[in-house]
Parts: sequence; structure tokens; C-alpha cells
Amino acid sequence: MYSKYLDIHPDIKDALDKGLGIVALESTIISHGMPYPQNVETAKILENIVLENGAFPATIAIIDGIIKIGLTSSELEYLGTSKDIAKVSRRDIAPIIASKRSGATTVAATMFFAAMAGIKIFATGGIGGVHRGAETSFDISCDLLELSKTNVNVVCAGVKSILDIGLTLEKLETLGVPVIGYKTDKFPAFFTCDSGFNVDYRFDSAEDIAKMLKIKWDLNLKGGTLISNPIPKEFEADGAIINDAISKALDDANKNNIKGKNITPFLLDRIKTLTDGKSLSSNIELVKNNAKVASEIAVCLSKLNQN
Ligand code: PSU
Ligand code: MN
Repeated sequence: MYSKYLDIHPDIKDALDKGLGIVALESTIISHGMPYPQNVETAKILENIVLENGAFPATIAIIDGIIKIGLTSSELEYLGTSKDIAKVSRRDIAPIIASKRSGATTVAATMFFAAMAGIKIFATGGIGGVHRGAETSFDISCDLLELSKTNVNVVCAGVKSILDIGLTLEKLETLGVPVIGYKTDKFPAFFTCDSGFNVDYRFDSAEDIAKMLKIKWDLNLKGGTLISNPIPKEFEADGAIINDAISKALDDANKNNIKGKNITPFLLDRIKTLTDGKSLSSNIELVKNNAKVASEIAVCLSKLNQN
């Protein structure tokens, strides 16, 4: 029924048919999370990292009303440069397709499309979550709800402290989403390795994570998992500088009355400026590391399924 809306790149189709490892990659990070040209450069580097680690990269977006699983380099360039790319979360999918527009997919929408195509592993930087002040703004990312219902596992570096990390973890518990630490007991805070909160479970190899995921599916436990992979120590940002930038950025967002889907891109851009671009280089390094770990898990899963 949905195949007429979906265009799966031939390489991904072939990998799916053969049961090979595939890693989904999101596109909001390209269009709304990083400036040009670093956004397009990073998108291409991520695809190469996935290939080098034995899996196939499937960057996901909507181009002219068609859901694309796997993008060409000119499509990546278009998403990174055009000013007319919508930020597409779950609620935006049907209207954007109906109006034949192009959209960059958030974690929620990327998960939804990855599941449609049969892709189980997804790498990104950080997911959305419960915003600070959510008790009055009600601003809770749809990413969390998607994790509770869609069977795609997201490798990320935790969440930024632009969010309320404690409340985000509480919400994930309510939604029944396992929060896993890859080689760590600490839930990471994106730019730094330790948010001050612990993860529920620690796994020390991609193979052990793949085995755990298989058990979850065998038991028909619906929904995804959050696999948190801390930024490599050598790229960790100075916590004090980051926190200072985040407070200032949050203040600016308040003063400018920035709300809803615009707040995350606004904060990311402000933090980048306030840290003289240092946040951007940490951001790039942590996503690269997530793409590598996601590829290792995808390859282990493919082997498990073939045995
Ligand atoms: N957090 C980041 N960088 C990002 C995002 C979140 O550190 O680029 C993006 C992701 O695409 C995520 C989305 O899915 O923002 C969440 O947006 P919202 O809070 O509006 O749901
Ligand atoms: Mn929101």
C-alpha cells in the first residue's frame, strides 16, 4: 500500500534482500542541525564510515513528496543548501508528501520510514526529549513517543542539556524504552560523557547488544531502544563552557519567544556561535562515532539472523 510513496535506493534494496547490515541516518541534522558546508561534508563522511565498517548507509528524507531511503550526493547537497526544506516529524509526514515538498526527517520520522523499509539500526547525534520547563510548555519531542512504538534502535550520544535530562529519562521509562549504555554506566550528555544520570543497562560489545535486540523481538516487545554511546574522551567539550552557552542560548530563545519545532535548531545555532564553533566540531565527532558503533551492531545482527 505504501510502496508508491517510497523510493528505496537500489544498493539498499539489494542489501535488504541479502539480509546485510544497514544503518539508517537522519536528515534534520543536515538541513537544520549543522551549517553548510559542514552539514553536507559530515553527511558524506558518515556514509563512508558506515561502508568502511561493513554496513550500508541509508540516509532518509522526503524529496519532492517522495520518501527516499538512501540518497544520492546531489540530494544530500540539496538538503544541505536549500532554504525550503521542512523539518519533518511524525505529524508533518502526510501534509509534506501531499504538497510534494521536500523535508528533512527528525529522529521520529526517520525511525518511522526506516521501519517501513525494514531497517533496524539508526545512528544520529542526539534525540529530542523533554524540554526544560515542559511542565508549562508541554514541549516533549515526538521522538520519545516514536521510540515507544517503532521497532528501530537508535545509537546516539545521549541528549543535550538544552533538555531536562532527568525528565527525559523518566519519560522513556514510562514509555517502556530500554536505555542502554555502550561501554558506559553513565547516560551521556551529548558534548560530555556524563550527564550525572546512570543508564539502566550496560553492554560492552556490539554482539551483546545485537543478542539483546533479538530477544526483544522474539518476545514481541514493541518499540525501539536507545543505545547511548558517549562522545570519545579526546573530543569531549569543556562542560562549564557548554553549560554556560546553553544557559545563554535558552535565555535568548525565551527573549525571542522561540517555540515549538524551531527551538532545537535555534539553540543548536546559538550554542555553536557562543562556543566559537567548538560545539560543532564535538558534534561532528560524536556522530561519526555513533555511525561506527551502529554499523558494528548492524553487522552483528545480520550475522545473528543468518545463523
Ligand atoms: N538534538 C540535537 N541535534 C539535532 C536534533 C536534536 O542535538 O539535530 C534534531 C533531531 O532531528 C531530533 C529533532 O529528532 O531535532 C527533535 O526536534 P523536536 O524537539 O522538535 O522534536
Ligand atoms: Mn518540541
